[in-house]
Amino acid sequence: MTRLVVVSNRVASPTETKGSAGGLAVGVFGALKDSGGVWFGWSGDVVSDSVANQGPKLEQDGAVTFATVGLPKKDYDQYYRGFSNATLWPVFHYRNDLAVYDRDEYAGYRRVNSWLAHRAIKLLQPDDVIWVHDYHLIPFGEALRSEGVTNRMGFFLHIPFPSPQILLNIPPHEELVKSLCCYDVVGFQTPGDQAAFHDYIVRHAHGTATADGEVEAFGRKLKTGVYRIGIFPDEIAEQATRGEARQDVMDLKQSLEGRKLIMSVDRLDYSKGLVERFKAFEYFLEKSPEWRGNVTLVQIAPPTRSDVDTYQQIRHNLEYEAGRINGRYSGLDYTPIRYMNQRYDRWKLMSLFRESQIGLVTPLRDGMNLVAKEYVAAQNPDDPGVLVLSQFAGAADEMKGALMVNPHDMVGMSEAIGRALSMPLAERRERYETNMVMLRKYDLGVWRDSFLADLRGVKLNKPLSKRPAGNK
Ligand code: ADQ
Repeated sequence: MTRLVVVSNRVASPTETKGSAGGLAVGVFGALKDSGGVWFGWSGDVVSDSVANQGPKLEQDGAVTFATVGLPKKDYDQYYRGFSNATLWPVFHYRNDLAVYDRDEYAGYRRVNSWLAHRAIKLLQPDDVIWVHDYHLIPFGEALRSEGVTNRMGFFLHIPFPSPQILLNIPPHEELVKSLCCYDVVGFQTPGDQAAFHDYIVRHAHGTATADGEVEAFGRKLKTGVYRIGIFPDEIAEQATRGEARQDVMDLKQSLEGRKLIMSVDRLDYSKGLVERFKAFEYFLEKSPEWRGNVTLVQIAPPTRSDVDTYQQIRHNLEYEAGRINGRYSGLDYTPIRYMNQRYDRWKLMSLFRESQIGLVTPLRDGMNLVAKEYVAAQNPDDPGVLVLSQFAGAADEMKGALMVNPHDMVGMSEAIGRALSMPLAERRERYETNMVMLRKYDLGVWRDSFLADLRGVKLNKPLSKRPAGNK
């Protein structure tokens, strides 16, 4: 099998890939181990220009080379904090209102992608298959192509692809889509994301796109596909049961004194709908006095990107809301919302999921949302909790056993909480089984293998002699 080169904004460390990290790191590492190869990307460090230019730093683990570079402060600001997280992230999550556009940051984004491509070129071999991940690296493939790299190159977008009317808000939208067309395979989380991309190709890029993902645009042919990222459900179940007896989980259980537990775990991000969730829980307590004192919401949300303004704001809002709601409904021995800002070991999170009666996963928009899947896989099959899930998470496409909610509908969310808390065992089991069928069908291995099979099998692109027909 040909070697695999994975390129992502952040590279997991060799120790993280051994199990303490999320499923993605483990899944990608599995593919790398099978075929041998390189995992290339940013180390997460901000360094001086001269240190950055010394990279990449190489670490070997069996047949896998971890190759990382540091970024100078200006590059970090423009590429990561700026265009990636203050422009692309909000717009791709339908939050134009939070997006800022700055030409210099965009120029920095493209410059860093070209610089990263130059750093990567020296690690490449002629037959390597290159798999690039996520919105930080959209122009990475184009930068390689402009240096004459003709290897098979695929791109997977972990976040939603917005409908064209939203994407048009980013001034260089056409350059971004043109960059995507330099890959041989472009993968999306859901059919809706793929359709939005096709829509742009046909209506705004004078291209063509067929239902089975054959795209021609900007003088290139490529394949698009839907590859639903998943988890390894048995591994999660094992982590959840391994943790069951551990002291802190027992302590939490004891401190609940028989109250029902609702679990929510997210990165602290405005796309995750945390404020709306807190308000819905408050509304539930207001309308259901019998539940006051009898149910606790545990929200675990470690801060991310805390040097981006909008992230500081969401943190303040959330602290304010948690304090306000707790002020209103706490008793001497009861706190309705326990809000924690730390990261937790995976086994601990999974066993907390298993102890809880509801997994409340209500993003305003999410590419997939692995927490929803982990919540289900962590349940006790004999007495499972209920997943309450936003219709705007990519996972909603598969998890038909969830109670589906619109996160903008406070009353609807409150009703779903009430319904989940009193759902009979037989219905809980049935819903759990429905979800588990899909978790098994689309596990992390299927995601990875189907993407790579398409990339390895795709007909290599030949430059088109003329623009495709059917232009508007
Ligand atoms: P994220 O936005 O990070 O991922 P998600 O899919 O839920 O969202 O993944 C988060 C991961 O981090 C989960 O595995 C979760 O268990 C873990 N995690 C969260 N909080 C934690 C904590 N406090 N301690 C330890 N671990 C924690 C992006 C996209 C998603 C897409 C994924 C994968 O935004 O839509 O599903 O990539 O493609």
